[in-house]
Amino acid sequence: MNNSNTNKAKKQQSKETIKKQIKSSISGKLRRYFAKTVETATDEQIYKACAMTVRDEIMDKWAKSRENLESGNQKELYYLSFEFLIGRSLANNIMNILKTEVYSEALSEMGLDLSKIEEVENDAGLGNGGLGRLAACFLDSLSTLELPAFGCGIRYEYGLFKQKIIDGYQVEMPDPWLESGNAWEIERPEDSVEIHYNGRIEEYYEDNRMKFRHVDYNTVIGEPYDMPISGYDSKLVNTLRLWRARSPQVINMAEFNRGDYAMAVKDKELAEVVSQILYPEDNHYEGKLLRLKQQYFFVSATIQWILAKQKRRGHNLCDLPKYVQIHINDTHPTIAIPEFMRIMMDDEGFGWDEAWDIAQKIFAYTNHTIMCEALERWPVSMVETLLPRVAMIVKEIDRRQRLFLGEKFGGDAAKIDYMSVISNGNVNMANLCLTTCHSINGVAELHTEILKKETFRDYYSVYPEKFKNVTNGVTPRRWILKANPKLAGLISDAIGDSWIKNAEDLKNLEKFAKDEAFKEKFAEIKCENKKKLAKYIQKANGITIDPNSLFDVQIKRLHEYKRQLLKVFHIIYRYKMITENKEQASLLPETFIFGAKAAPGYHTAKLIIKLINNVAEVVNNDPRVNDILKVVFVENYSVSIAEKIVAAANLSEQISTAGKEASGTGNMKLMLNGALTIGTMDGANVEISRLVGSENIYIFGLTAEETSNIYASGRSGSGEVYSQNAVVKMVVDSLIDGTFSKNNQDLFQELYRELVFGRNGFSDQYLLLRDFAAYLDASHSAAKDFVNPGLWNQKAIINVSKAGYFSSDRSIEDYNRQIWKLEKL
Ligand code: 26W
Repeated sequence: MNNSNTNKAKKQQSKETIKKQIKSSISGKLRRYFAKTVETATDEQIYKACAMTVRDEIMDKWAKSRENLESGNQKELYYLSFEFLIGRSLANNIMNILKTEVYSEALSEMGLDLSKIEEVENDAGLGNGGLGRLAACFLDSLSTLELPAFGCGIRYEYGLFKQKIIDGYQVEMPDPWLESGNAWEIERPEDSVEIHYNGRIEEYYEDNRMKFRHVDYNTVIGEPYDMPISGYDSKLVNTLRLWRARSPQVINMAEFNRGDYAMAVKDKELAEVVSQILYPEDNHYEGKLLRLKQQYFFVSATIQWILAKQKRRGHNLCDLPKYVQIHINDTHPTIAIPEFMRIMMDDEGFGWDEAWDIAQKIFAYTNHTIMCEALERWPVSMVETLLPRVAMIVKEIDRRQRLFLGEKFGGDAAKIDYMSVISNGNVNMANLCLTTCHSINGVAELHTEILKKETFRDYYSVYPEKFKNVTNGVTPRRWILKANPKLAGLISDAIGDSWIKNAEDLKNLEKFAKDEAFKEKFAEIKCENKKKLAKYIQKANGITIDPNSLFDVQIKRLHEYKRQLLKVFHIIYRYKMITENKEQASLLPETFIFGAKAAPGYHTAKLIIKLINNVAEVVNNDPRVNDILKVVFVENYSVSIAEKIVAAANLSEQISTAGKEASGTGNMKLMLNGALTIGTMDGANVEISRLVGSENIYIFGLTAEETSNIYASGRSGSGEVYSQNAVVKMVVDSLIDGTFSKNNQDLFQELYRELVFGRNGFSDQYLLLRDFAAYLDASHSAAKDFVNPGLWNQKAIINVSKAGYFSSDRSIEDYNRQIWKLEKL
């Protein structure tokens, strides 16, 4: 045998050994934990045995990572987030330890199928949408880049609700994702801490200074659960620490003995509700007391833990900025700032100025939205009652900031009020961040510019050096390698596999955009993915779709500003054109795919879901368009369903009203998978468009500057469009003429009225009618290109080749260079 053959043989042999180990571990777990064999075990038991086997493999690296951090003096990042939308972990972890192939083979030798076992795992749906999924992608990149970091959040008993569609309406069901256990978490009762609410503050004098004592408080115990965060081909396993609320008393024995069993467990339940549910509102703030309790709960637990750890390591808390960065993911964890001040002063004996100086060096803040209804403002009275000592500190921060602003802006009381931490009886959480944090960033170039010029203009004038941009990104591991393994394989065959960790290398694909053989394979893979999705849709929705049709995809939270309704108008237009036998009607087969959850209390969003389903019902059952148009609303849009859809998409709908979408990250996932974007100049679309060039994207509509001028003018101009443009009128009128609401003509009245009459003199708040004609043109261009596969595939490949910039690895490197300054482990 020659050398290379010997190597091959050796590799094969070691592969066989690994497979043998995997098989014996899985059957061993089945036997020891369930007294079962592969033949008799349930799917659930098989999943668990696999998960435990993979976990064993990660455990060792995890333990080493922890030991290294414990003994070293490295700076660590604490990423505080109310949401982590992790999705499933099994296949992701197998991929990260580079064992997808051996696991698949080992399992298949046992008569099992990894892709089926994967489906047993519940999604960890601990987030609403963009912000939560971004946090999950960032954890993946931090581990892959070997940067020491902890994600810190809440271990919600129930994740985001499960969505059922019943008679076209969204119905919410609970998501008891932990019901059958969580193979990826480890309980750490030894790190439990107390969180104190309510009560009152006593002042006393000691050592020549005023001191404060919190008395008569209610206690909730914070108990941490750790999840390992593996990186791709990485030595470092980071930790996601999620806190669970526990009651300090098991049950009230006095009441129990009196026979009042309900009362005996009441207090316990009250304490434990704190970590029970995730609030399902996205981009919409409501001042609910339980939400503030949750925010303080995980933030207080986290700060106590960080400080205790630093002391255990023998670090002087004065040196904290050398060892710790705390990142505030949107304003939800902002209460960490006064909580940090409280502990430093009341428990650690620091003076205000020293503590404040440290706080300013360790906290950084990211803003994720400029929707004003999303801005958090807590009533001072609520903070005073729930967190009396924290309230005192917030007031002191406000007092000092007002003095400072007074010196800057003299008598401009309105401006000072606008910028203050407390005004009109509310604590303005964004202003608390802007005042304290050393870094403030937006999540796409346009978004950061809007923050500087509009939303936070005054703060920008005072602290220009604090403002930075870090454009969002997504992990190419989950979003190509895992979601689209065939495409990943094709790419690696063409340019090698360095892109998996250095996504910029995708640029080497550009030269294949005109390579006929490559294009053909690229098209074949897209087609296979579309067939796979078609199969899923057949099974889940009972709708037959044509894999050769244009898969036009809009997947994201349902929100008026994201304009799913504009997409519906395009569909209605196509339907009308074909059924009314208009000569110009395009007969290109198209499948419109939606995935979206609406906040349970968001009436209009839920009505739009009903409309999508009614339009689907009419269109899908009309024999005149049956071979041409199909509309699908995929139930329960989630991370694992997104993984199925992105690989199959041709066209990516990113059509928000310009200026409203901070960044978007779905746009990036779809681009990475070779979908072309149709979109407005909003969020990261602006950067996508610059990178791919105008010929490889379908941009349309008003710019952010134009929409901003329209809002400033107080008139949308939509009324004129409605009365002057016959096509617009036809489409909008179909909302109330019974076409899509046969049994109840008034059903969509409200949608119609908002567009045509509006509220307070402003109609069509999100400017659908102003953008409609341009949107039709852009859709038409896309459809025209799609019928030319050579051209379409070329554009799609160029999109993939430019998508490397949108890797979350690049985002994390940007954060690290500009803000955190961590060192690789
Ligand atoms: C207080 C209620 C509430 C809940 C969630 C307010 C705001 C939020 C989130 C910040 C909303 C959100 O997820 N924003 C999205 O963040 C993504 C990641 O940066 C961006 O890509 C999206 O454009 C932005 O809408």
